[in-house]
Amino acid sequence: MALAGATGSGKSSTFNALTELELSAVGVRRPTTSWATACVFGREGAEELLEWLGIPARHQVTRDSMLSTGKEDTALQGVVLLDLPDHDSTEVTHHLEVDRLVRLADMFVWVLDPQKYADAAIHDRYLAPLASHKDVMLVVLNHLDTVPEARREGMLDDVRRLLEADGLAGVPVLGVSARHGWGIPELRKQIAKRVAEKKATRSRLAADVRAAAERIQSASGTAPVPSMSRERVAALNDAFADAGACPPS
Ligand SMILES: Nc1nc2c(ncn2[C@@H]2O[C@H](COP(=O)(O)OP(=O)(O)OP(=O)(O)O)[C@@H](O)[C@H]2O)c(=O)[nH]1
Ligand SMILES: [Mg+2]
Repeated sequence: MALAGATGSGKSSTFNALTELELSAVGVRRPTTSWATACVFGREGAEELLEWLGIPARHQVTRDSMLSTGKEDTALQGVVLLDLPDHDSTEVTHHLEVDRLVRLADMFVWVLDPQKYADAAIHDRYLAPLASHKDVMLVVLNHLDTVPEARREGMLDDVRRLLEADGLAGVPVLGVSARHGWGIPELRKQIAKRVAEKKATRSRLAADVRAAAERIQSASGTAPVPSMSRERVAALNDAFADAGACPPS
């Protein structure tokens, strides 16, 4: 799950609030985050996945190995949370990194702030093109503590209106203040709900694949499988990766 947004919107602060660890540098100078940082919820790492995502070991942490027992987050077990660089600074490498990881992430939390939430950069470049992913997307309006109380609901409605225009009607918009922890429990709940749905979908797909495999087995019998050369296996893997738009291994 990737935390994405403009520089200074509070991605790293939200990442730290969700992980309850001060992992990511929160800075006054912009932009602060240059490389994605990953936190794996649970005890088991996600080495293969993170290697595939191209996130070096020094930018990874396995959350429960950092905590004393009793603080494990069972609802988020298995989640790999990514704190991304900004998409809007003058550092070209930052938005190249964001574009690369946004293509690979399964779920997104877009972190907006009161000053820049209507910026065309995020709506035209990321939100509208991802309209088909709206079931795996959450939007937070951070820095809510800096907005006068009477204006908060109106601003959240304005964000919803813009998302609707992006084709993202129905995507939850949560008001948060990462600095004060406001709205973080609700954000965690929404993430957990999507994680559970994804696990259910995966079990369903696995069951479908198993059923299909059984049908293939009953149609093709149990004769030994002819072995293939390593070259042909590698060529087949590459062709599947190509078809699935995965980067080459
Ligand atoms: N008042 C207030 N300040 C916040 C909040 N969240 C973050 N900040 C501050 O805003 C600044 C930017 O926060 P970061 O978390 O570094 O933002 P970022 O999105 O990771 O920024 P980049 O890494 O540059 O893309 C820091 O000075 C934070 O302390 C919030 O909810 N309220
Ligand atoms: Mg940051």
